[in-house]
Amino acid sequence: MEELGKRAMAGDMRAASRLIRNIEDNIPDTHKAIKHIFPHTGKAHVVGLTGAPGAGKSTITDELIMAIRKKNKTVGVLAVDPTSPFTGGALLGDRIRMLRHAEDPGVFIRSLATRGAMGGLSKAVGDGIHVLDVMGKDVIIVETVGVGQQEVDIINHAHTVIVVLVPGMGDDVQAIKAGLMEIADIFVINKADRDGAKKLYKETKNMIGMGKWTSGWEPPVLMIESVMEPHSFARSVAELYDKIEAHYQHLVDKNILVDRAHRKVVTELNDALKAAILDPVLKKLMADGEMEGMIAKLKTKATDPYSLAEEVAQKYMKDI
Ligand SMILES: Nc1nc2c(ncn2[C@@H]2O[C@H](COP(=O)(O)OP(=O)(O)O)[C@@H](O)[C@H]2O)c(=O)[nH]1
Ligand SMILES: [Mg+2]
Repeated sequence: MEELGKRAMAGDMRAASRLIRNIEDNIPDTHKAIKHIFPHTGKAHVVGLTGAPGAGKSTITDELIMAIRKKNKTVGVLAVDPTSPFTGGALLGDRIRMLRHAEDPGVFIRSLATRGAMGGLSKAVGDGIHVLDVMGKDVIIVETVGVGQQEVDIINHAHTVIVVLVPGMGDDVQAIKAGLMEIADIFVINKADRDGAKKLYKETKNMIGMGKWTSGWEPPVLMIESVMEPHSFARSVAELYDKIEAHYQHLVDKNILVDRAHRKVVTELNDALKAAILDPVLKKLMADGEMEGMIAKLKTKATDPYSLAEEVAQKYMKDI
């Protein structure tokens, strides 16, 4: 496993792919590889791209790759898709799009779908980013679905977060208010050809105008031209990349990059603790059937969740 880490660091794409598959499948030994590469991580600019399924994230990512390559930078893409376990995260359309970059050694695209119910998606995303990072990719784009229960807190893993909104998908100002406002560094209004795009753009801009931006960065709102108009689409995505770079520069200039790095390691430590402590206990409780017993007791109110958790803690964590 360590060997895989070494090879990924040397830029071996097959080794990197294997590692990402192992991360996805939560193969315990994978930690050995991550231990090996961790000291060499932290060089890439990690860009999170989030929004509802079908918002056009992959379409934008595809064009962003072009814009980034034009600036002679290398790109890694991690398409996180917990919603489609059957396709392994990659939809047919995504696969076709990926082919466009297949011949370019400066581009590495992988999807990440975590199988199994025990969460761990955040850990997988963190580790996946590490792999792309040590491959030497300058920019890493992490595409995540920004709605629903399995939402990844991309803010914990990315330096720059882009939120993609589209008209007619419930992305009204209410939705923006509910949390997205805090995490977005850049807002993108996509599907400009659709009714309501201009209205959504104006509403989002108004919303931003009312916010207080203590960090000195007011999130820009960008309208991405319709993908059906390839030239203007490419131009507006290139503008998006300019904003992404400007944001990174802002993080550096204002010394905010260190805060984001702090948040990132705290998240990673939490994820690792969970994997080392909580997950094995949960696994044991499930294997023993003890979990079922506890659930039954709770349903009849024979006991409460806190008493049960304390019992488990006493049994497995004797020093605490
Ligand atoms: N009408 C319209 N459709 C678009 C636009 N951009 C992307 N789409 C379509 O929206 C669908 C979902 O796009 P995709 O990039 O896979 O969305 P994702 O789920 O957010 O990654 C695809 O059928 C795209 O062709 C656009 O500007 N206008
Ligand atoms: Mg997609």
